[in-house]
Amino acid sequence: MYVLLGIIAGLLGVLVIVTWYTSKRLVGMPGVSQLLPLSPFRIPLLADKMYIFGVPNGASRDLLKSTKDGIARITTFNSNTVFVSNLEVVKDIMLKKSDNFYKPTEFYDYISLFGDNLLNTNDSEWRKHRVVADPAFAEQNYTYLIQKSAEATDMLIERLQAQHESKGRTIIDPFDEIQDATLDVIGKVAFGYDFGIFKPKPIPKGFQMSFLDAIKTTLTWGIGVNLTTPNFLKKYLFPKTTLAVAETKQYMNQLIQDRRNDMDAVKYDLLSMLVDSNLSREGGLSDAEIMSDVFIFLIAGHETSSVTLQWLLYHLCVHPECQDKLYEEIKKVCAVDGTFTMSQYEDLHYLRACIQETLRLNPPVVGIPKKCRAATKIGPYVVPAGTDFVVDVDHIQTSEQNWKNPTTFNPDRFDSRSSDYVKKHPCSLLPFSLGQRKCIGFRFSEIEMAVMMSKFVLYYKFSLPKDDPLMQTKQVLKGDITKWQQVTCKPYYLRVEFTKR
Ligand code: HEM
Ligand SMILES: *[C@@H]1O[C@H](CO)[C@@H](O)[C@H](O)[C@H]1NC(C)=O
Ligand SMILES: *[C@@H]1O[C@H](CO)[C@@H](O)[C@H](O)[C@H]1NC(C)=O
Ligand SMILES: *[C@@H]1O[C@H](CO)[C@@H](O)[C@H](O)[C@H]1NC(C)=O
Ligand SMILES: CC(=O)N[C@H]1CO[C@H](CO)[C@@H](O)[C@@H]1O
Repeated sequence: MYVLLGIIAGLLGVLVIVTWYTSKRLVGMPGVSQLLPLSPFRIPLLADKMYIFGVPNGASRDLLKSTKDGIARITTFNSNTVFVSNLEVVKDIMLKKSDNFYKPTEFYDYISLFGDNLLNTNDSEWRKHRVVADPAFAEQNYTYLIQKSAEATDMLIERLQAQHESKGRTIIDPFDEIQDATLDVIGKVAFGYDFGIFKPKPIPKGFQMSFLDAIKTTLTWGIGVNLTTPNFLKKYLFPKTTLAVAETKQYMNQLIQDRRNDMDAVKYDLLSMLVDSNLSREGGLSDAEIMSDVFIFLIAGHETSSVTLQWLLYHLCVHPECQDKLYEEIKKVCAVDGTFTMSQYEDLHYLRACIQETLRLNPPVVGIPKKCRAATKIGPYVVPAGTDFVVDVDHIQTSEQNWKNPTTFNPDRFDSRSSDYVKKHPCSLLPFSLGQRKCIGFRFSEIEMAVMMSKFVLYYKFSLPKDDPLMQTKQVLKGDITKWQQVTCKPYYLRVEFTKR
């Protein structure tokens, strides 16, 4: 018994000493320490500040608030993570001294089930992917994107109408519903593929699941299973997930082969760019790399937009006056069915402002990891090579120092015609990151979200259902809803009632 206690005390002693020693590598930098590097949940002292899924609890925000210059460290046993919200320092990391910083790609390896891709590589590997994918977004046929986004929204509205007829009301969990629409759009626009989301398709020969079912199961369960279960056990413990992952791979393979055999089918979409690079150029992508890119674009290209739209719906429920203003603008600018052309898009000042304001208050990606290659001066400190950084997007965008009334939803601050409009520091809004590694799909998603929202607002009024006790608590009605950190940061529980205008 005493021996055991002695061993535990000894271990704790070692933890404390190593942690203390580690913290001294960042000379003079304010911060806190915890003894364990990685914990799934909060454990006082051992994993008090930083733990998986811990972002919305605001440990880094509180820490940064308590320091003057927006730089603070959290030391975890043998490594330091520097949280940054100081705009000049952010500029150094993302833009001015960006050569000294790279993306710690292991951070994204866990969602990269099928190998290296645009999101989880760096340096020359990354460039190879980016050079191939860039033209698909530069030459993006926005007319086509608008058309497909509008079609998806129409089909969703049709589904909601059917629901209305059977239940008399339309109360939705926007997480599921909107995700269907954004997945439909990314499938059709980036890959020329129809998942059959709104009009189910038969399962093709040689498959047991639909592509949609396979990809959804892979996204919800495949990543977790792959993280926790040794390869040889997966098939026994999680047969459905294992099948889903295998069939997702098979479907993606087929998608690539079909396109390879018929390159004239769709000229400018992402899939053509990827496949074409293999057919026509030195240094193109291999089949395995194309497949991994297809998967990562499917993930990165739909959940983020759908989460942003969820947040926007929520804010509009809390602020009916913004809803009315939006309705007036859309009625004035758009066609009677709520669609618009690219030039009308520019005239939708308030709609675009609402989207920016949502991305400010509720960035789906709350922090951007970076690592420094060489000792670098950052603010008043010199940090050694290998130090981890987190650019704290969430705090930067909701900090008193950067924004007036930061927690208020006020789209006017982005509307250049409004008196509340303010000119901003280029680093004070970075939901899509900045610099070389900025999101490749930022324009894609901004336009897609605008189309979907314009149609919703034209047809419906949104409110928080009166008979849902979770939606009628004081803080939810005031705009303060519980956040839930998974791959992205979303509302923990949200129901929205759609009432026809
Ligand atoms: C509201 C919507 C979106 C948000 C908030 C968002 C956010 C981000 C952020 C913060 C990054 C940088 C991650 C990092 O460096 O650690 C990123 C990268 C990326 N995003 Fe998005 N994204 C959105 C929509 C999209 C869409 C629609 C697509 C595809 C069509 C997409 C594809 C990608 C890809 C491929 C990367 C990696 C780019 C690279 O490293 O070169 N994203 N996104
Ligand atoms: C990313 O770049 C760094 C520095 O060049 C390198 O040490 C690291 O291995 C790279 N990671 C990957 C996954 O390529
Ligand atoms: C863009 O898409 C529209 C709608 O499908 C099509 O009519 C047009 O030809 C496309 N333009 C280009 C340049 O691909
Ligand atoms: C095309 O893909 C094949 C199979 O993965 C690969 O061996 C080949 O090197 C690729 N070609 C180019 C130009 O990347
Ligand atoms: C689809 C799949 O199984 N992906 C990966 C899961 O994780 C292991 C490593 O633990 C990889 O080897 C697999 O490729």
